[in-house]
Parts: sequence; C-alpha cells; structure tokens
Amino acid sequence: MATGFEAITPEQRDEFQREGIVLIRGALSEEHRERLEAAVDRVYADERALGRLRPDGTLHMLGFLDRDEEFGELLTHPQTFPFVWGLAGWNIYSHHNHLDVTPPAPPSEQPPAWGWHQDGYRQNSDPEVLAGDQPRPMLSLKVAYVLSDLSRTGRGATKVVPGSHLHNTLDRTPDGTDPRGTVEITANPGDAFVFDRRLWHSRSVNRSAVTRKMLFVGYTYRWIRPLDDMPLDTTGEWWANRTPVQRQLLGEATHTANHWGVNWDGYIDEKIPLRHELQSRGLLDRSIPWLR
Ligand SMILES: O=C(O)CCC(=O)C(=O)O
Repeated sequence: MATGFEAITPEQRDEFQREGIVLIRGALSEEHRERLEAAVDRVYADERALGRLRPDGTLHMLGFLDRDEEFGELLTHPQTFPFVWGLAGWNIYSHHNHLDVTPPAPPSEQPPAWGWHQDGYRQNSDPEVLAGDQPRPMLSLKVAYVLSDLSRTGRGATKVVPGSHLHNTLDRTPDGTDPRGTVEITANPGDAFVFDRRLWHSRSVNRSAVTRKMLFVGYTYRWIRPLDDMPLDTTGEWWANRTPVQRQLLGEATHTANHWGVNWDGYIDEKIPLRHELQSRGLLDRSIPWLR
C-alpha cells in the first residue's frame, strides 16, 4: 500500500518540469472522496449559517486544513505527496491552502473577467532583478483535489497553459478570450493535479448545473512566510492526531533557516521530520539539490 514515501520516477519529474503540471487520475478512492466532500459540505453549511458566503453562494476559504479531521491527512496524501517532496524537497510547509465551493453562476451577458495569473504575487516582481530573462524560480507548488465532476467543460474548472511556467509574462488577448494553448482540466471526481506556481492559470466560470467543489493545498519553503491566517491550536485533538511530518507541514518550527534550534554545524537537519523520514527510507538523493 502506498505510503507517500515512494519516489517519483525521472519521467514524472521531467513531465512536471516540462509542462508545469501533472494530472493524477484516481488519486482519491471513491470512499475517501465522499468523506472529503461530506466534510466540505459541513464547512459550507457552517459558513452559510454564519453569513460568510459571498452573495452568489461561493465559498473561497483560506487556511481550511484545521476545519476537519479529514483535511489534515491531505497534507501527506499517499498519491500526491511523492510529487510534493520529489519536486520541492524536504524543507517545506503549507503556507497557503484553500477550500472552494462554486455554485452555478447566474446567467450573464458579460464576458468573464481576465483571471490569468501566476501565483506568488510579489515573487513575480521582487526577484526580477535577479531573474532577468530567465524563468523565475518555482518557490511553491500546489496540489488540487477535484471532489465534484469536472469531466465536462464549462463546470468552472481550472484552465492552464501547459509549459507556460517557463515564461515570465503572458500576453492578454485583445478580446479577452483564453490565451493560445489553453487547456481546461476536465477531471473526474477523485482526480488530483499538482502544478508549479508559475504556471499561468485561471479559474473559469461555472456555467453548468453542477456545484464545483475543490481543495487546494500549497507548499513552499520554510523560509517563506505564510500567506494564510491559520493560527494553529496545538492543544486540541486535531493537532494531537497529526504526525511529526504533518506538523512540520503545518509550520511547526522554531527557526526558519535551520529548524528546531540554530546549530550551524549542519547536523540539526537530521531532526527535520520530513528529511529524517526520507533519510530513514533511503530517499535522499545527492544528485537532486532539494533532496540532499
Ligand atoms: O480555482 C481555481 O480553479 C484556480 C485557483 C487558483 O487560481 C489558484 O489556486 O491560484
């Protein structure tokens, strides 16, 4: 049975580095998908009762992981986690995660607003002096879990331009239509995809009768500050149920450079849970800088 500590293949790494995205069909078993959807429905009902939905019924909740026991386990999901550490390394945590419920949009004559972007906000401007014409560094990636049926177009799925992560700019089309090379990710319930934050992507309008439900878990380096306001209650049952690796991924640390104390002899790295786990399983790889 998969544990999340199986190395991705060189071909999978090449595909991600070439396309900026990989689609993982059937990442969630149907039984697991149902449990996650039920948890999303509970959160949605709670937020509706609190009057915190958008006027059109949309919920875009940041920092959702500690809202349900089911969500905490996603941090190290066996089918997706190998891509996370295999592509980003061990010095990571989740700086940003969101739960999205997107009901059918009301009919509109207006063209949709231009939503194409790379993630990272100032990460796309501040390092420009260093990057020049070179692609900027990845810095973060995101795992998206598809809970509703997005197998047909028009259901509000994420659109991407594969390979566009290596381009620092994207030309806006004169008529506001999608850029050349656009692919709408028509995924089945239970599929997941992992994407490089530089990949140009956009949410689309849900013109169907099916409510879109998705979960996104972003990971970045521990030396980058959190994006979401997710104060962790480390006294409750939810926290007690998390593994040391999951706690690292939730931001547990005393120091961002060298973790759990400052010790410049380097050996402190051994205490970082994800590195320790990879090392004990023989998964560190000196030929890959982020897995050294
Ligand atoms: O909701 C989506 O399909 C896209 C989400 C998005 O833009 C993002 O995760 O940065």
